[in-house]
Amino acid sequence: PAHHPATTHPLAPKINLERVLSELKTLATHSDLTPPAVQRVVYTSSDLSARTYLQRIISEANLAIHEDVVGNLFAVWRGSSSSQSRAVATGSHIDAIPHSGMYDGVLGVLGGLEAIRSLKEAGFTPSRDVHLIMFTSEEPTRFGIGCLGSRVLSAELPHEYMYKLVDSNGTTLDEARKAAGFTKELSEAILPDDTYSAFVELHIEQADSLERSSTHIGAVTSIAAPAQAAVRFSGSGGHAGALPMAERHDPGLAGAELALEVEKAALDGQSNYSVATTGRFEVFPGAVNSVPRTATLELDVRNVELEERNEMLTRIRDSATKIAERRGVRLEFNVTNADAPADCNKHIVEMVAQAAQESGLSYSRLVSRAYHDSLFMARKFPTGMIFVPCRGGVSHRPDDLERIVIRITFIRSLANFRLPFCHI
Ligand code: HGY
Ligand code: MN
Ligand code: MN
Ligand code: MN
Repeated sequence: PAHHPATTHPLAPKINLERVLSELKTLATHSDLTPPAVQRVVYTSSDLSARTYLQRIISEANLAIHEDVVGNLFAVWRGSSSSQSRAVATGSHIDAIPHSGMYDGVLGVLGGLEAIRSLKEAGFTPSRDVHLIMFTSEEPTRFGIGCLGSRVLSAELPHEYMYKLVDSNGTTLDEARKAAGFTKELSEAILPDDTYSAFVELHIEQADSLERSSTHIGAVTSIAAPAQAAVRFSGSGGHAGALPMAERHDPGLAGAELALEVEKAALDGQSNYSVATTGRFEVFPGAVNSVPRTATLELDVRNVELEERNEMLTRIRDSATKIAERRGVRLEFNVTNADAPADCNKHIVEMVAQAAQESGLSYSRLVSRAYHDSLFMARKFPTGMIFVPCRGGVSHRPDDLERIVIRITFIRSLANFRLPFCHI
């Protein structure tokens, strides 16, 4: 597709920073925890009340709203000649892991809404439909797998998972979605391949390379490949006083050994994009005077290179098997997801760089070490991501009080945004 000539709109959309910041702060109050800590787990009351708030401010912007089978929310800004061309979309998530902050995901939803509002208020009408998407359950907190909403709509989640994925109360994803009022037939879940000509997600970097280099904008080139595994070691347990050390088969110690092996597998990785984390580690019964009977661990293993990520996963599984044999405990090792990385669309990466340049913003191309809904949108649509710095690279912590400057030039660059397949 030919590049459209660079045009600068006679517009000068004025973002209303006060409006966005007050919405960010209001959204943060829809949480199970006292601000600045945020927790908003999919389909829980804080998630549902946050969705109601979001729907209200989206309706006030006169955007049409529809939701899909799992509650992915689509806000539509009608284009002037939408029938001749495919829509463009932006968006992110608003669910939040326990004890996280107020910007992860939310910035991409409210920033996208503000971009649309300020363009509308400046009298701009896009030729194509512009969609703002709020994806359901980007975080793995409740059902153990992240990006559920974007997996479902991009056909990356086989439907049997709706009945297989259960939360800690044994509620399936299908039961939970229906209890939250999302009852559409699963046959309606998947977006047609020609739905979007481009998808762009705005997100905080969640690392500190932009801040360290005092760079305004990150044009994301690829998104790391995340994998997760649920591990359980089981042993006989016993009395902490009466059971002699020589007779013990302690799954807690097996888990502790494995956690160190997880770290070693990443440290021995060739690139510094190899990361591996034991994010959850629980022993049962968890009594001070009882030798653990089980130890359950949840592992998160990533790299931007699929080969290296898979090698780490294999090495960790082999370590778990050897540890279990040596300690005489049973092992269950389940890989819950092992996703491939995604390359962002080259044209869109160039557009982000060009838009930043035209807006007088410094930019750099970089890899996303976190995963995002863009990882799955990229399976179906030309996709890109725009990163903004976050203070100290902090995220998934309540103090992610990064300097949120939704730059006026970012919005203006959106107005001048000439996506390779459309001119919004
Ligand atoms: O874990 C991630 O990369 C994302 O924040 N869910
Ligand atoms: Mn996150
Ligand atoms: Mn996020
Ligand atoms: Mn994400």
